[in-house]
Amino acid sequence: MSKNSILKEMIFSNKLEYILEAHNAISGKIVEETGFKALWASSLTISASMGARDCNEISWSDIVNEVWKICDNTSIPLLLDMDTGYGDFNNARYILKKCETVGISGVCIEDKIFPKMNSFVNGEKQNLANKEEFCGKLKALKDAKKDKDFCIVARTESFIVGAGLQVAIERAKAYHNAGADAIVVHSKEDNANQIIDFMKAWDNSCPIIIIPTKYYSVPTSVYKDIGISTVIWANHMLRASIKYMQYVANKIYKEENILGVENEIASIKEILRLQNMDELLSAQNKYYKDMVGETNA
Ligand code: SPV
Ligand code: MG
Repeated sequence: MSKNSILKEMIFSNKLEYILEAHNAISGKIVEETGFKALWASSLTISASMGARDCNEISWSDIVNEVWKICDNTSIPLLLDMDTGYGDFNNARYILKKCETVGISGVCIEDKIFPKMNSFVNGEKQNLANKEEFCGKLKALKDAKKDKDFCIVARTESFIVGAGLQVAIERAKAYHNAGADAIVVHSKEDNANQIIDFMKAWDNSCPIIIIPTKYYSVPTSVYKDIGISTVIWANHMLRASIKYMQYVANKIYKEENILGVENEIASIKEILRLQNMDELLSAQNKYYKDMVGETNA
């Protein structure tokens, strides 16, 4: 099965599925090794890892270039957070072609205006894109994709901007009719009430995906009960590494010594394993085998 069809099957399955964030090639590999079936390439965490803010300070090509390394280093599908598509329908479909070329399995495009701002920053001051224009973008993406299994996910920010349930439902329906395979309904509340209300009103015409960053305390059994397709844990690998790097950096700084952290951090051997150094060593045996003379390689 191709990566694209695995992602599509996950999103359309009757089982609640989970996707975890990765922001670079090594975090992608760790997510895959843990057992996750798919990756979320988050605009928040990739931009943060590049020292930038999540408001399109980083160009789409820098993002895709980073994500290409994640795809290349993993064998599970990746869903790319492509923000608003970085412009109009033409910018969005141009980027989609590059996404397919580098092995991305689906894109998630949100109904805000370029340059977008992260959903957790002054959400109520943000504006939704024109609904018809956004539907045109979705149609253009659908027409532009080469692989039928490449997923187009539309994300509505209706709740983020305070537009309410009716708008969220209307937009989700319109986006599905325009060609979206699935819809992300985003919420920044600390409870799942908006999502629960949405699911009560939703006609089940396509799968619904959620990003429960702020309502983290809600048990996932609730999502099963209300018929959510997929949960995206959108930023936890970066948050884990920030906290642990701060802890280790502080400890080394205070102790002026690395002895105290040696057993608390990954070994060099572990880095080499994650880099698949064994493969290179056996390739050297194979390809240098017939060389005459000494080599230090
Ligand atoms: C991301 O991970 O970049 C997202 C989710 O888009 S959020 O940060 O909640 O907007
Ligand atoms: Mg994002």
